[in-house]
Amino acid sequence: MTLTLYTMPASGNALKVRFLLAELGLEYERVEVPPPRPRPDWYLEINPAGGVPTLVDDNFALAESNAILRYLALRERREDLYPSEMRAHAWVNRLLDTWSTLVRPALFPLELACGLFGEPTADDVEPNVGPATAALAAVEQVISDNGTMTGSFTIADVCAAPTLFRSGKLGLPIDWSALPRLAAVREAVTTHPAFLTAGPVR
Ligand SMILES: N[C@@H](CCC(=O)N[C@@H](CS)C(=O)NCC(=O)O)C(=O)O
Repeated sequence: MTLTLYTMPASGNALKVRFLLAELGLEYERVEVPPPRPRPDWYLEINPAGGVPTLVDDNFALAESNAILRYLALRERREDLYPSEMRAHAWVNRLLDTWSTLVRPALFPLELACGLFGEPTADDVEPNVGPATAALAAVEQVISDNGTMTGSFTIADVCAAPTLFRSGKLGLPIDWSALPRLAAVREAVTTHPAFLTAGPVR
């Protein structure tokens, strides 16, 4: 079965899928999607929303990075990465949702202010530190203290990795000493061999 990943170097959502593909040891064809919008027609035929990434497994095209993480872990029957026990399963899903709907949106303005797409804009940094820190602090309270999100390495760690990597790359002014559990996850995922294989850029 042939796997194709439509990806972009600077996309955190694509990076998390490349991280999992590397962790699973899966070969795949990599197709670069041009960053400018509107996306080319050939890509909109695969993913009408135009977002990156999309995974194609034979003739099954799947968009949405967290859906792709779940799909690949199930496809490879990796119970360790995505447990089937009801509450463990729900807890991984909860962390995926919280990361993508709370943490990423809260950090994005701070990432922009710190130069994600160009020159940093110093005046925009300070007002965005509080909301970013509050979102991270909410996660800090519900994750494990052993360097993983749930107590063992799962797709919740894979999901968080690009954002945590970017926080270091951009030098976000986050007080990690107040977030020791997330700091430990950040250290673990950003030094994980499969993450480095995935080619983090920013
Ligand atoms: N919810 C989607 C978001 C997809 C998305 O917006 N991807 C970004 C890259 S991280 C993108 O395509 N940004 C460029 C754009 O929207 O033009 C997912 O998790 O895959």
